[in-house]
Amino acid sequence: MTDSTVPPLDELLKDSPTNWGKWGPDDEVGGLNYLGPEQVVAAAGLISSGKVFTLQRLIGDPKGDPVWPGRTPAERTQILDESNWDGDDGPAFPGGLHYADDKINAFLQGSTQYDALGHVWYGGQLWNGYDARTTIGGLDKASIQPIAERGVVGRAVLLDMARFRGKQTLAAAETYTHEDLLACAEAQGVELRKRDILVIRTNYLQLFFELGEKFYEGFCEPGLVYSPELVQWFADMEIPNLVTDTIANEVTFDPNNGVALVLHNALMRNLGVTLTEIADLEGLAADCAEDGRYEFFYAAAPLKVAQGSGAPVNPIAIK
Ligand code: UVW
Repeated sequence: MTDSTVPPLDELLKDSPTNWGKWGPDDEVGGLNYLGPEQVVAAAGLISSGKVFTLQRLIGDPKGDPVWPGRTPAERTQILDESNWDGDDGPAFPGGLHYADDKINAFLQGSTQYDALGHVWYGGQLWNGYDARTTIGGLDKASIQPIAERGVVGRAVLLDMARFRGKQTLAAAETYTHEDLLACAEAQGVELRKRDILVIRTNYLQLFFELGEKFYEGFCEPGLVYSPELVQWFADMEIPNLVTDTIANEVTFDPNNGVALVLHNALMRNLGVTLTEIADLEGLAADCAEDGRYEFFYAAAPLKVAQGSGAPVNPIAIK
């Protein structure tokens, strides 16, 4: 889709800050470098009640998977079950062993997922300046593998934008800025600190389960909206990871210029902020609203997929 009235990303973001080279010419994990042993130990100190929340949506939910347009929901296929031994096509092992086997055919970014830093680009270059041609046939640079090898652990803060705005869910194309995040944090009584993992709840995907296919009509999710000030704030705050319960973290089409996924580029490609999408934040958010504690220990390890542009994940929050 090209529209000549829409500015190209390299023009829109020509003065946008980058962290290219900050962690050396071979870096593939970007802002996750901000999460070192000091941050892990400090985050562990937040655990007090021992309550554990898993943040992955169910893969193969009978109600469907809320996927980015053009992706398809995961399909799980049963390969072996007891019916295989009704005839004699079940494998014969000594002692009469029977077992179940299955497989999934799924987009790596078709459910709760981490994006690799090389997942999006413009102007022929990826994160850290890698040549976009290194994506051909699989990511040779900035794939999900180095992120998965490293893991993500730190202090996270939930910013419940839906509750803050007094809504069940944010509306399609509804935007919020870093100033709204700060106001939300203040209303929740939680301090945002440098190197925090930001976890933002919109509850927007509730509509996917209510509307079915109609959800995609005029598709434009709510989310953060680009401004130079917002990008500078992310850079100054050294945010390593942005987690949301929407398909793409940000408003799909920027209302100010019509460009798709500006922040994927300004934050991920340029600053090295790792993006996490389609998280299930409902149980965690209900608990935060109940006990008034919006900070917690967060840990996530996406699957190690060689050359992957992203990978499924089941992040864990512990309070
Ligand atoms: C795209 O950027 C196209 O997808 P996602 O929202 O999964 O990052």
